[in-house]
Amino acid sequence: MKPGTSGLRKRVTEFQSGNYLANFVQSVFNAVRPDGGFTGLTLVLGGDGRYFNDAAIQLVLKMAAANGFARVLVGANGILSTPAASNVIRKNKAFGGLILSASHNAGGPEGDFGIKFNAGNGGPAPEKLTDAMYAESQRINEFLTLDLPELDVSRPGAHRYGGMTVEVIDSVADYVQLMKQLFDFPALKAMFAGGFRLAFDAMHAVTGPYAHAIFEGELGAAPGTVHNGTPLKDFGGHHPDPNLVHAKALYDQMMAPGAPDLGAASDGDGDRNLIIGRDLFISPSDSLAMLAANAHLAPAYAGGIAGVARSMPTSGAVDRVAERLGVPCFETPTGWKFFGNLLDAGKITLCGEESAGTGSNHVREKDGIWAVLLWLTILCQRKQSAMQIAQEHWASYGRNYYTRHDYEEIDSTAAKKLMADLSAKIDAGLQLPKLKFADDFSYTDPVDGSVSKNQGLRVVFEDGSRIVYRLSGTGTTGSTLRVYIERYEADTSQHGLDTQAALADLIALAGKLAEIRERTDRERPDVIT
Ligand code: VG1
Ligand code: CO
Repeated sequence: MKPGTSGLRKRVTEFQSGNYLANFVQSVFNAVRPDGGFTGLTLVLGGDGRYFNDAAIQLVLKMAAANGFARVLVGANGILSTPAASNVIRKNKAFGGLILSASHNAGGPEGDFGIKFNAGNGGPAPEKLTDAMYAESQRINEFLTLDLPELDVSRPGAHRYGGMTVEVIDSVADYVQLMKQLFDFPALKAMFAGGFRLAFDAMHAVTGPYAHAIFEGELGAAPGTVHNGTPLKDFGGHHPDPNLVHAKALYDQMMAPGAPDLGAASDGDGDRNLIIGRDLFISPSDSLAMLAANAHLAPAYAGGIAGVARSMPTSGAVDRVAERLGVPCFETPTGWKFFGNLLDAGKITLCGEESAGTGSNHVREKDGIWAVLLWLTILCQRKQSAMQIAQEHWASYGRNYYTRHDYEEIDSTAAKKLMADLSAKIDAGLQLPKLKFADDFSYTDPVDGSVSKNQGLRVVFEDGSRIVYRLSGTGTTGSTLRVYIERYEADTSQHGLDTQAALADLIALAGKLAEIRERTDRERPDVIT
């Protein structure tokens, strides 16, 4: 029961077997319990509504009561998007929260389930705590629960439940209120009234109700703006992963004649965002840079930003923006848990990852709908298309061509050997023309000094071009190899190239260095972003 990049993720069938879920929940409680126990403390509880969410909510409620919590705030029907849960924790000064989700992984009886603990700052538990949970799970010999009837969590209101209070809260209301504080809703409403068109794909996942309420409700976007807006337990049989493979219908719509002004999508639990302009996919790394450069156009960031952070594999595009703004840029390991300290300490205002995650200090999670609202704000204030904004950005800062190649569900032993052998090769000293350095990324948290090792193999060239390799920590079957490739291009006349073509030499080198084809038996990646 070792939490990965974002909580514990396993097959639904594994969570359903025996006391698996109860054992993990108790291990979490044991790891986070304060000296005085949970007396007087509040826990927030909600999930993305996938298959097994309902049963897990009932189990956690009984265990929270047995473990002595004073109060649980649970989203109606057990639903809270990940950013909404983060907000509820912060707003109510809760002790922490349990978020039930396997995010972008497929759902349904044969799909995946997941669970993670967020601390009182609203952010994912740091490594120190996830390590403690794992340790507890290895020595657990009992869990506490109460023999209580199922609680009806379908309607907002307070209930007594085994000595504890359970408050069922509206899943959407607090989040809408927060967004209204950050953005100029009347200005966005006027833009939609003027004919602006958005296509938002909720992928039958948790953002449906949030997107309906905000885009079509508050902002008056045309009915039908939100696609796939009804959450389904199995996401309609699809992966709720907003990338160019799983959100292909949206991509095709944005590339076709008569496309809307902006296309966007979010994932299973609502923390990711995909941004597609008319005729242009904006890579998440570029999106982060463009949001940072334009954030001051939104009321919440009008006073400027304190700093930015990106995960190591994310492109260096945002670094250039930070440099121009004269603010620091931090490079963290993959996973939102590493941004928490920087946000809490006020060192950064915005942060993001290449995997379609962007967020700010308004919560301690990445936030899909927030990112769409910030993009809408920029389009509204600059009165330009996404394409024009991107082209002007590249002309001003240069363009970081960037791609990620995923080899999914490959044999775990082969994947680990590929990484180990490449690491040994790097240690022995790579002989490559214009190589600047190669290493295994290690991070020292500038706030608490904690060190996280083995966070990805980097091969970096003198001109800043990079190849990064790491194994995914969110998959549940086999191993997924992620290869991240980047090249900086200053010359404006070279900014209109096809990304894969622009990176072809580095892509070939990446394959050769790690012997990907030979070791994985794959002719090509399963997903190219
Ligand atoms: C992936 C992404 C990472 C992200 C994580 C959780 O992790 O690469 O950037 O933070 O998913 O996102 P990995 O270890 O598979 O590369 V989510 O939206 O699935 O909670
Ligand atoms: Co997610």
